[in-house]
Amino acid sequence: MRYFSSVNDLGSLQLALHEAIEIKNDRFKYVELGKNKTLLMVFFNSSLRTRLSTQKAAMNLGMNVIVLDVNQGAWKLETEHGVVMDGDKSEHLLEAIPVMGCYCDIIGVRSFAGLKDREYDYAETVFNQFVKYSGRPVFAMETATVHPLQAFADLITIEEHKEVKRPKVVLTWAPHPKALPQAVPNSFAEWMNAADVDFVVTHPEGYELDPRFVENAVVEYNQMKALSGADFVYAKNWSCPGVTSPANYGQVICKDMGWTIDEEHMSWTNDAHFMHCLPVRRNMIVTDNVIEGPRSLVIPEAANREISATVVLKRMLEDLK
Ligand code: AN0
Ligand code: CP
Repeated sequence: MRYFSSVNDLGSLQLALHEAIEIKNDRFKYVELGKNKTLLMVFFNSSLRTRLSTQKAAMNLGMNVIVLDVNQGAWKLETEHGVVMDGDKSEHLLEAIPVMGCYCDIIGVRSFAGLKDREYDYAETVFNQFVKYSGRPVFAMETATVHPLQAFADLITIEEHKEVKRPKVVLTWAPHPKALPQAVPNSFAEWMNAADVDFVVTHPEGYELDPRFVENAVVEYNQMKALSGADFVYAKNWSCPGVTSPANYGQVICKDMGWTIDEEHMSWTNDAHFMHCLPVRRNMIVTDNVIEGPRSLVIPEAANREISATVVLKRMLEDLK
């Protein structure tokens, strides 16, 4: 595997899930594979889970790891093409990327959506420059529009905890004080559409996700109806994707606390498991009781980030020239 940003990059999802279970049972099985290979993780944004789990995954495979926090200690990087660089940016991404490629074998990139220009974000401008100019295999650690390592870990978690063959999985929007990217719900929708689950999305009007991710999933605007009979409730906030209202792209257009997942919401479900990618704002997205309750899977999801990253890095190491 040369690039990883989509469920399609893995080939058979069934095989990838088998590999995840194999690695979870023996996470050092492929410790020789990464000997003398270096992973570079480039962060344009903050992270706790992605940083730790991806480094741990690389260590499971015997790799060396370098972490670059672009905003802490590196030169300020210009990303736009054709600008006169007379401001505070000392270096252009177009030199920085091939330079980064000189020191490593595989690159992971975290670069969130700016949420100002839909076209720029949805063209995956920064991630695609890494693909084009680094000369290395590149994987997404949450880019402008996707977070596939999270969606893969979430699917592993659902596989481990499902109590029926084809569970009902509901992705529900929930309120948040700040504008957040659509990467997590985009990837979650993409992966659930590829998995053997009954998938429903619910959100207030105006929050319609990009059709390329939500595809033919059922969209139910009535949250109570959507949650009815759910086996898994996946809560997440996202800002306006600008699909039905382009002028509002990246904005908070609803703050309705009626969408917060509390025990009453969970009582409409089939004793569902609660899921969230973390970090989560308590009593905005979900109440203390639900996240601390016996059906909460937020910690197992985070633990499975190590497994999804190990599978992805293993696939990339196997295909290094
Ligand atoms: C980010 C987001 O919503 O995309 C990262 C989630 C993994 N969350 C925040 O910025 C709070
Ligand atoms: N879920 C997730 O990606 O968390 P971080 O932002 O802490 O990496």
